[in-house]
Amino acid sequence: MNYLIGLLIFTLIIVILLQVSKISQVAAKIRGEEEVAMQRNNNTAFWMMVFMIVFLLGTVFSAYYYKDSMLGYGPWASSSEHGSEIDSMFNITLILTGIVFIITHILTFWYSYKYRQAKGNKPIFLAHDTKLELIWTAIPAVAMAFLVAKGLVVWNNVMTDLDPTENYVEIEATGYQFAWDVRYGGKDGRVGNKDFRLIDLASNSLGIDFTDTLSQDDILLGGSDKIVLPVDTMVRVAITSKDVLHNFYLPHFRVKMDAVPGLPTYFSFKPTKTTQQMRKELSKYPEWNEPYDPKDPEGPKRWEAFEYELACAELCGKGHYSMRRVIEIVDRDTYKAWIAEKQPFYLTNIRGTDLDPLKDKRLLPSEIKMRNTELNKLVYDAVNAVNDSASTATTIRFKNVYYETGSAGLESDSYFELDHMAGLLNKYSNVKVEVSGHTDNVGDSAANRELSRQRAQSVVNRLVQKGISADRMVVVGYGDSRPAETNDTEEGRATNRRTELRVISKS
Ligand SMILES: [Cu+2]
Repeated sequence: MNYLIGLLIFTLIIVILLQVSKISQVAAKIRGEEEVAMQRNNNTAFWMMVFMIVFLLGTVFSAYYYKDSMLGYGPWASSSEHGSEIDSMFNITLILTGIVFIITHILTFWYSYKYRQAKGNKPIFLAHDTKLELIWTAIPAVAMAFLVAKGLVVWNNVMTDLDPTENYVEIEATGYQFAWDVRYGGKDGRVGNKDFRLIDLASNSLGIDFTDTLSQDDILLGGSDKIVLPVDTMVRVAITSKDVLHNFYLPHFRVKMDAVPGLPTYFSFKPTKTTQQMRKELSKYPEWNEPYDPKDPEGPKRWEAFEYELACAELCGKGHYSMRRVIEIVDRDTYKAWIAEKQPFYLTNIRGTDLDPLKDKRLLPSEIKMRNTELNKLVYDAVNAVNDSASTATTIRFKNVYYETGSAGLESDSYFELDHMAGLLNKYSNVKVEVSGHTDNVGDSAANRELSRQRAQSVVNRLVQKGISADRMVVVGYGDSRPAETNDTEEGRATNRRTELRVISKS
């Protein structure tokens, strides 16, 4: 029954509408077509104005409402120095095009409104107007020139290579299917040379040239390790590829550069926010307070799980997605501690092995540096332990003192360690030391004792040459009487053939 009544009402409404339209058609005939057309024009013009206002207000409002989803705003603000400049360029473009957008819309709709009743008015036909052409060419040209000039300034800021003497961290990213090999410059902060002819997949997959001193302290990151970088410090990334085109893309830092096989590229940028600071900022936005994993509503929030990332932005093959790496930005001290724990690849994996192109060379500059640092600490400890008779810290074994075979003459490779020791003895001018020679048990004991004494004397002579007074040093040859290790193995005997320095008193 209800259904029937509903159908009846609906049919009635349709009939009424049809009748009304019939009446208005009859009325139009009575009033004349012109008047009706005018009425229609008025209506259309009015509604066009309404549309314009609603549309423009809606555009501005939605831009404002969704600003936190736009690049450069809110959670998407740049985390690097030059990134803010790039974002500001996008902003200027947005503002300029926004102004043109609003003006053209107002004019379009306003003209339709204003000339709605222009009876008898005919449009002017302009085949050519130099003045107009000039105006609409010059204004965009000036605006474009401004944008291009500003863009060039930003581009040059980013792409001007750093002065090698400047203080920056250098890393190298080598893309391959499907991962990045990341190399840090190590202590000297600079990444050394590499050469594709040296590539050996098992031992040297990057083809690092170990004869380059800059390479010797370089650090290789494990395949899935986070790439850790210090905040507020320039970072130079050298970018290469081993197989196909990849792209080194750090979206949060507005860094994006092709990795091209055979053509090294680079990018410099300065991170301005640590991962922790970024997380804290994100925690202010409601959408970042949603659970990271929707299936686990109690789990960490999106902001807690936030990580900066490195992505490959070139579709490089079916494993492309696995080139993602996590980037962690930390404060400088944390970075220093992190990098200090990493072992140089060459010194730990290659040095002294058959793969070492420098295996005939006893001492490398980096090793000398490391030994000097070690000696500084050993001597400091020895001087402090001098009054503690139970301590063994007073005795320091020379590691890099070499004698000619069967004689007491020093080889020149011994000088760096002895000369550094002379410097330290100068610094601690209040201590007296004993320099002692030791041998293994091979050969005649008396001869061993004599040789060890002569060798200790050679060491003292070098120290005297370097300005240490001879009366601060006692020379002893212990021969084979004080073995440090067993004499039954070659290794033990090698350890026993040694020269030592012991701090005996401090005034
Ligand atoms: Cu790739």
